[in-house]
Amino acid sequence: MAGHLTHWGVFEADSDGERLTSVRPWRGDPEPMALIDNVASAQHHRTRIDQPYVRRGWLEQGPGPARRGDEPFVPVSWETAVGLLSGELGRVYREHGAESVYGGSYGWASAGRFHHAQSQVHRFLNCLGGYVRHVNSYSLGASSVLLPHVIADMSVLDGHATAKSVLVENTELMVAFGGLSPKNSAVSQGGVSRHNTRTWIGAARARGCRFVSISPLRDDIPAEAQAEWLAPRPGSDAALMVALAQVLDAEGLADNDFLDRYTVGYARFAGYLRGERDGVVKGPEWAAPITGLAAGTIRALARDMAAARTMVTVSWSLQRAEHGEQPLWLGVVLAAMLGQIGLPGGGFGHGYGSTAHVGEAACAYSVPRFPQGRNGVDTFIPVARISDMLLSPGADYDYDGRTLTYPDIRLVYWCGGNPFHHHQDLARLRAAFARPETVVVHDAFWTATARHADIVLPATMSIERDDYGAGQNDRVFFPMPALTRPHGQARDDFAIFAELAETLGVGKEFTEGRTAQEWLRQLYREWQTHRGDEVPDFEVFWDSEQLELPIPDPDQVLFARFRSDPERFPLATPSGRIEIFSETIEGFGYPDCPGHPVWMEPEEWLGGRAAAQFPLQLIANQPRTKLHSQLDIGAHSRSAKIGGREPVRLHPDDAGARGIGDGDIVRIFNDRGSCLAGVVVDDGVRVGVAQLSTGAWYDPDPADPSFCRHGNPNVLTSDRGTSRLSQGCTGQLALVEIERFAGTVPELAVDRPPAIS
Ligand code: PGD
Repeated sequence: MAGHLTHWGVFEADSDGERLTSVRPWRGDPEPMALIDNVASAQHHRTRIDQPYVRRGWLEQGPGPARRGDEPFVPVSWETAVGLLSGELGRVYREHGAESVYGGSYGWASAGRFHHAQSQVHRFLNCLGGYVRHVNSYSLGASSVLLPHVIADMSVLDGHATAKSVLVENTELMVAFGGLSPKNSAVSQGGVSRHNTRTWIGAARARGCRFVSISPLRDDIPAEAQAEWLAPRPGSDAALMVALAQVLDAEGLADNDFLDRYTVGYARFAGYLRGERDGVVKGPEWAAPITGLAAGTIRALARDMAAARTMVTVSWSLQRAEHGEQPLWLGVVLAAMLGQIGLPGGGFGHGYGSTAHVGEAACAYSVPRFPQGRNGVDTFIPVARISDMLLSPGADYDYDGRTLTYPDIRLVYWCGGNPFHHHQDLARLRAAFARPETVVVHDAFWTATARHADIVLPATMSIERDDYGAGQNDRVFFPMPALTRPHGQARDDFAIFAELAETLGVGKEFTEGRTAQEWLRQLYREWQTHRGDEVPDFEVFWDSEQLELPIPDPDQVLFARFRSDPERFPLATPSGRIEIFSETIEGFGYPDCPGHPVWMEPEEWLGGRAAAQFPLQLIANQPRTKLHSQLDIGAHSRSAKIGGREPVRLHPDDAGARGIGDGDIVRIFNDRGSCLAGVVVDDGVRVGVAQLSTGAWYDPDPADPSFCRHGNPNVLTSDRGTSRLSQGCTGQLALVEIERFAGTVPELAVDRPPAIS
């Protein structure tokens, strides 16, 4: 028996050497997750990649642009695969240089620090001269760029957020824009040991904290919160926040001392609230028709916020939409107007409920990592601009005050991610994936991305290799000895890269002469030496269940030092203070992100013209029964499907108006694409909203790749950036229409391997 860490929790398992025979939650976890059931049921599923494969057309005609995703694959030996791939890498680096290789390779991969797929692929490509990389993430595209201009970067907001223990003791009112989702807060990149969402929210509530959840979905906050539910039109949170700010300003409830001492630019923003330029006062009466909330409700909430110790928190999902910078920036501004930033239980939070680690106090040390080396290429893209890059080499675009140029990519190398899950407008992504000369994918499963590759190499799952790991701000460091042998001929990414590197003449640079086990020991020992306190030797750690990490400040309060002395501990913004108006952003001259936050109509929302044709707002949020697209074929994920399709939730009024009932298979469509889904009628969804989570493996109809038979919402979402400032992912919202599916429901193809010739 041994424990095993995943992004969604720790489990203990018995194994017969080949498969897990029983799986139980780790005894230390007070709120274990059913997601752990996906692992054992997926391990030997027929969609596991059992050996290396090459797309037939690539094998026969060689590298070049091609319509990827339809052709059969040819099984090849490891020797052949390594020979073909090292030859192709050598050719591309020689003929086109490192700037023609996209190795951004975004994705969550698996828990485990050493076999972290992105670290592996980046180190390997760095040994060859480098690669075009990505910056930022699909999670936090707008936040990563905006917030350093305005208040602080994500490492501060994420890693040093006021601790949940402090909220439990001090917060009187928690206003959660985007809710405090129990499913999202169960997950954290790198792993979660002790889930605690229901516990801390229940304890805060029992002490008297009032929760207001502002979201189109009632279950975006746990029942323990006994929350008041406000459901403005999706995408209109910025208008609501502007109106809340206007009430604070007009009624003398803003903390002017705080604004004077700790912020810059309030006067410019106040002029906007007061309508000094356009004659429009942006108060509750102005916001009511935009948001669909009553003016009285907005006014009362603003007054309550000023009267209590209030935490304003904005979920990550809110910024994953067109103009996603605005509600985020307004969250900071509202908290600044309340004057409680830096006080226990008050102020601003970003992502309580979006991931497990926000609100966990920082550990004294992060755990060992595999060094990635130096990238010889400077060129990068904001991560969600992948299709634009592949489709438009040489084109210019704006990003954070700079004009950048897309490189001409010949080879795409993906390891540990699934862009045909995570990217928007999948038909467009498919056209983009037809452009490179070669696409290489390592994955454990025949995901849609693997099916769009030329060379597919089978990776091990984390249960099939030795590793160790801990999540960010998670206080438990776990040894993760292999629980079973690898499936089929699967190999660790490290082993694959080690052999490729050897063939390409950079073996010594990549491995430094160490095996994976030797790296684990070496990295641990280096970490042990640098820590300076008592840490067991590697052998003791490896045989133990877990190692608890020290937490220097369990009751951390975000920006407490800044509050105590802003001259001595200034923020890292240009002014050293919170920027309610940013000269820097204003100076960029972007019409879609001006110098202070505003309400701007998105193109696709229920209040706009496009809603006449597509009258439902799709919420393409994170799934409940899996993490992203991982292990979609696992038992827990499959248990929620309807007729094998991903569930879509609709309000009874919207279902009734369309003659749709519970369990019906429907077609969801707009002018970008369509997909099938199975209906769940639920009055916990706002009227006018259809909620279809991401994660169903993309299963394109061969005749029409914009039609997904399985229910991947990214055939419907738009591939536009949040704004010219941050160019983040906008996958959260899109307009759609829904009809009952009239024809014979087609069989799925993605739940079995592709054609093998
Ligand atoms: P995953 O399904 O986690 O999705 O996108 P991401 O690409 O991270 O993909 C990880 C892949 O890595 C899986 O296929 C898994 O099998 C593989 N893998 C796991 N371990 C290993 C390993 O050790 N080696 C190798 N080679 N492979 C491995 C997630 C992304 O989706 C994110 S973070 C967000 S926040 C976005 N959210 C949305 C959204 O809200 N709405 C929409 N419409 N779209 C989104 N997309 C984004």
